[in-house]
Amino acid sequence: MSIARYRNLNDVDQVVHSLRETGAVIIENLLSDGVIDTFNADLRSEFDREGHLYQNEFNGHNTLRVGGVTKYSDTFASFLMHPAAIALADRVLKPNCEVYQVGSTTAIEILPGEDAQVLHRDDAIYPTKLLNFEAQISVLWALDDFTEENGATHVILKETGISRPEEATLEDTHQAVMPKGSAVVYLGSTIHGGGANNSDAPRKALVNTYCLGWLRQEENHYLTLTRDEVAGQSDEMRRMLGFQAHGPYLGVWPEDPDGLWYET
Ligand SMILES: O=C(O)CCC(=O)C(=O)O
Ligand SMILES: [Fe+2]
Repeated sequence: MSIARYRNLNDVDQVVHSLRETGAVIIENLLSDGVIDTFNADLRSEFDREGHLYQNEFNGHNTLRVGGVTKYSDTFASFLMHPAAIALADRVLKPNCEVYQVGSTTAIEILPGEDAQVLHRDDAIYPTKLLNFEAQISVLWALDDFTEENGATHVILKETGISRPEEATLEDTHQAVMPKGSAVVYLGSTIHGGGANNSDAPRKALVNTYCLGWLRQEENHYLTLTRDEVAGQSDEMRRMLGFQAHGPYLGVWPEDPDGLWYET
């Protein structure tokens, strides 16, 4: 048993099958070093300025984080709108909504000496016991090479039969070892956590969640982004950030081109 690995999404049905059956897949080398290096350079000052403000028991006390990533790098869209992320989110989420949207956007720098994060489900923010389908997926990008030593994300594969985070131990996990520019994609229900960093260099990642369009987003993009920052995005980015209606009624105003009701 290990996390299924792919080099591309040529056989997207197979990748989605693995994702649904095992809870996680790795797709290698999706973005070039050039894109990753530019993104890392754009984020550096923000990690250093506010990264410590996110420190707590869950996020770790030796980890820097940056949320609301859209505003800090023009290359962010290359991650959020990456065709591989969209292809997987389309298949997992679209059966249960008209449109889906980004939930959270978080850059994570695990510093040397950090302990392993508590194992958890990212969809714990929702009352998922009310649903019998997945409410979100997470796409976690390696911004450095991920190794066992530097804290590659730990994942509990569904085949283990472990369904409650409280029952899971690190020994039950597989680590998402992967080169920089690769991504590990996991379901909202998949138990996982950041690893301990026993190396002498930071381990950086970007994790974007995508959730059903009729759910409240984990991050409040209507407040974290200014109107100008939203206006500066492409139409597809604006929509993914949540600036769109869900179907003909939800989040629609009278002259909204997304709405239908004013025509009747
Ligand atoms: O940093 C990682 O590898 C995982 C982080 C994570 O799962 C989280 O903060 O929700
Ligand atoms: Fe997580």
